[in-house]
Amino acid sequence: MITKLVFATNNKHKLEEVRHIISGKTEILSLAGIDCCDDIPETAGTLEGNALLKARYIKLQYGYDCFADDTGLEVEALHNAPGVYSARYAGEGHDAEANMNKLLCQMQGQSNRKARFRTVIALIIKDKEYVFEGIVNGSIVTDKRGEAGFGYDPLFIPDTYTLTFAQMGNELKNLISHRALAVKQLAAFLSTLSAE
Ligand code: ITT
Repeated sequence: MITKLVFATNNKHKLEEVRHIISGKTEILSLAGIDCCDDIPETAGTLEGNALLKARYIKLQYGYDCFADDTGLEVEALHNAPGVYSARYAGEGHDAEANMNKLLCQMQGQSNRKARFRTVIALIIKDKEYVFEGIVNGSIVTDKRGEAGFGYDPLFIPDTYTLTFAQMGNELKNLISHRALAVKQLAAFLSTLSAE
């Protein structure tokens, strides 16, 4: 049974979302929880590659069983940009506001607003690696809407909804999001290990 797992993230929103879904038997430690302040490299060209890089780094340097996620917003009209570069779309050191402003600018006059959020989770347990993926399809609005969530949430409406992730609030977002879909797979996998 897996009683402790490190989630290799510095993003407190992600940590909250994941702890909310994986509650109960497995304690989720943050990077702060293992005194890791390292700037973990995210230099791969794909979400899968970055998630694996982060998880392998923690396993190698700290020895913990762990998982990491990498998430990207993939916009069809922009050939899937910002994708793996979502965090630094407006350049290194820029924040979510700057990233959203750049995206709105790139999408000006664009009639194809289709986009998807994609999360890839890499898990390492006892030196074996596993990958889980969650995708939510939706569209990009023309102005920022809502205060909840983080990152690009004010710009994204999931299909079959009328509110952006930032308008619907964390409770609903956490039920339907790309990360929730990937984390549910992770949780189901962990429960099969618990049963062993
Ligand atoms: P870690 O690498 O420490 O986990 P991060 O914030 O760098 O945290 P990612 O590289 O996975 O996270 O995220 C890339 C970008 O996508 C970043 O700008 C986030 O704000 C954004 N993002 C990730 N998940 C999101 C979500 O659920 N809703 C909106 N934006 C999100």
